[in-house]
Amino acid sequence: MTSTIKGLVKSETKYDGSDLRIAIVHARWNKSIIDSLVTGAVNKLKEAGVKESNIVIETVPGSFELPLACSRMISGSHIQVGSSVTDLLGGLNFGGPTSPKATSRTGTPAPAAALSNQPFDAVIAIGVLIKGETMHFEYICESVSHALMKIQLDTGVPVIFGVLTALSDDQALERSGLGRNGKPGHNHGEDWGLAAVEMGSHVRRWGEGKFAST
Ligand code: RBF
Repeated sequence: MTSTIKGLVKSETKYDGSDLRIAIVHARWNKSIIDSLVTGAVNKLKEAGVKESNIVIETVPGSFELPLACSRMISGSHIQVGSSVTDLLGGLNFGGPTSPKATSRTGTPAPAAALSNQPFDAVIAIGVLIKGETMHFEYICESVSHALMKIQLDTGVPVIFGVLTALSDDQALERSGLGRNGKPGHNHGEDWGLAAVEMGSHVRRWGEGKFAST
């Protein structure tokens, strides 16, 4: 048996995801591996209590498209919140008679389900890059990782780095839990689901000025 000092130590705290809203955006390149990673992430989100209705999944063609998707989805989730707040005003029309809202408002308050609209607490960006014969791998890995980091720092919303940068098919298969050559591997998607709940919980708490006591 081999032992190693590498890897993630499980958190001693069990984070409660029941009040969190999480987005997953995934690329479609190397689809079988992507599917396994997304399933792993979703399973762990649900295990942590995130409601299925609070998990939003979008797809983009390739990993290069992930940063823009994350950025737009984060800002879109704030707009969604803004519009549901207006809906809850139940027909109050601040526009004049020509306002488009004047005809669309019914005066009936929006159903309670609209309350579940809240900005995303975290976004998981999932892609699988496998090194080929050209320089694409290097360029995409570099730009995507920098861009995803920038988005989380600029928006304050955790962006979980769910991008496998594999040098071979085997590496990708092992890291998605599909395994190969007798090695079962580990599904990193599961870690990303847990990281999203942990980071979403931390950021909410930090935003309220609450910090771990020593
Ligand atoms: N996207 C991925 O998500 N994973 C890949 O391994 C991958 N390899 C690519 C290799 C080449 C030669 C090209 C042209 C694109 C590749 N893409 C890959 C797609 C890329 O992320 C993006 O979707 C397209 O370049 C369109 O912007």
